[in-house]
Amino acid sequence: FITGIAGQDGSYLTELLLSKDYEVHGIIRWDSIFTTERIDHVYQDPHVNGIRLFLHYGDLTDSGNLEKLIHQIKPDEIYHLGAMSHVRVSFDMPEYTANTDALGTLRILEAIKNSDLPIKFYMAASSEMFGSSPPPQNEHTPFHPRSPYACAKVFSHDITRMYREAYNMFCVNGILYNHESPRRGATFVTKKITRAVARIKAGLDKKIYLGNLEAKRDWGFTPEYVEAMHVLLQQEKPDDFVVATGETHSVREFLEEAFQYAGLGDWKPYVEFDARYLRPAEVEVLVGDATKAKEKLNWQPKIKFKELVRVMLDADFRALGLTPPGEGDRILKEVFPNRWWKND
Ligand code: NAP
Ligand code: F7E
Repeated sequence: FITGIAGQDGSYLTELLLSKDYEVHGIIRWDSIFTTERIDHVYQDPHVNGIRLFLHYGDLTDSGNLEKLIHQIKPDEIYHLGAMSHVRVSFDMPEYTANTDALGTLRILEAIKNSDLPIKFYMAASSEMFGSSPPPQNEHTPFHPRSPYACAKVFSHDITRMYREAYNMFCVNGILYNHESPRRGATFVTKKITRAVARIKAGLDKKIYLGNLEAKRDWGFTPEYVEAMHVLLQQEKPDDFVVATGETHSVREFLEEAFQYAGLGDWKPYVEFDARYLRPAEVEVLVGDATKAKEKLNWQPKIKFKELVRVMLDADFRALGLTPPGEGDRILKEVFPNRWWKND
């Protein structure tokens, strides 16, 4: 059972679980337009017998709905990925963010506890919880959250651990650093840049407007991160893990790399500053120390910064009907000969 199934991570996780013969259920929110673009390629018509993917309307702010779904589905595993996941937006909507991202987790934990079923629970915690704690950060680094989003995730992290200790439930936190892909939401900085670069190349746009270029992030590749989520729930004992590449790069470096790869040269003529993309409090630098995941889960990322930029740009070129430079596609073929997800 996946909350946030139509999000970036939810879509890849669905493909991974279907490739492992799971029956997958997921919550989608009702909207007046379709918002399931990321999972359309795995959609299965509910009128057909023998399907393995089921979508249910629901919302993390609706306890009764969550209780009912968990009671009906009786899942073996819950991957709780649903959230208002945009840090900048969380400053505009702090109460909604806390309701969804903090209380939403509590609602699910209560529903699991009341069900008396042996459900394993994965909580999508975040490197944002570390905030201004000096890098590199690991499972023992104190949290110093710098946004309503990060504060809500700290609550969710702690309440997940608390339910594990108090009620002996199988609950884990995956403390994931930024992970990106061609399916990343278009308002996050990596996708905003690669999409804009492709549009500039195609002659559709002339400029991109950005905020703080000096912030540094530990950017990984989403398919590898959802594999970590799955492995985390297959442990004998529930435990929390940092999942990261151990490399950090600034937004400025991402720009340099993307414009160079696209053959546009220097990024400076194309980029303008816009203060609306600044945050009231910024997280300056995040770098994860994923030694524990390497040692205990045998998890290690293969795609790092440069490869990631190439993979994302190739996809954005293709989306506009441009011939991609092709290095990203080549890397994916070489590194993942048995790829379980659709190449966008
Ligand atoms: P995403 O693309 O923004 O997806 C979030 C999903 O949550 C969407 O499907 C969204 O539904 C759903 N959602 C939002 N509010 C909801 C509500 N009130 N009720 C039910 N569903 C709701 O985020 P992501 O990148 O896949 O991230 C997945 C999770 O990992 C999130 O919890 C995020 O905070 C966390 N995380 C992400 C990263 C990262 O770098 N990506 C790193 C650490 C942690 P709609 O499709 O209807 O909008
Ligand atoms: O910002 C800077 C911005 O919005 C990255 C979420 O998945 O990862 C994500 O949160 C950096 C920040 O991601 C723009 O100030 C500059 O320093 O891509 P982002 P995020 O805030 O790191 C964590 C791990 C999560 O858990 C979250 O759910 O880029 N930046 N100019 C900009 N950011 C945006 N969005 N837009 C700009 O124009």
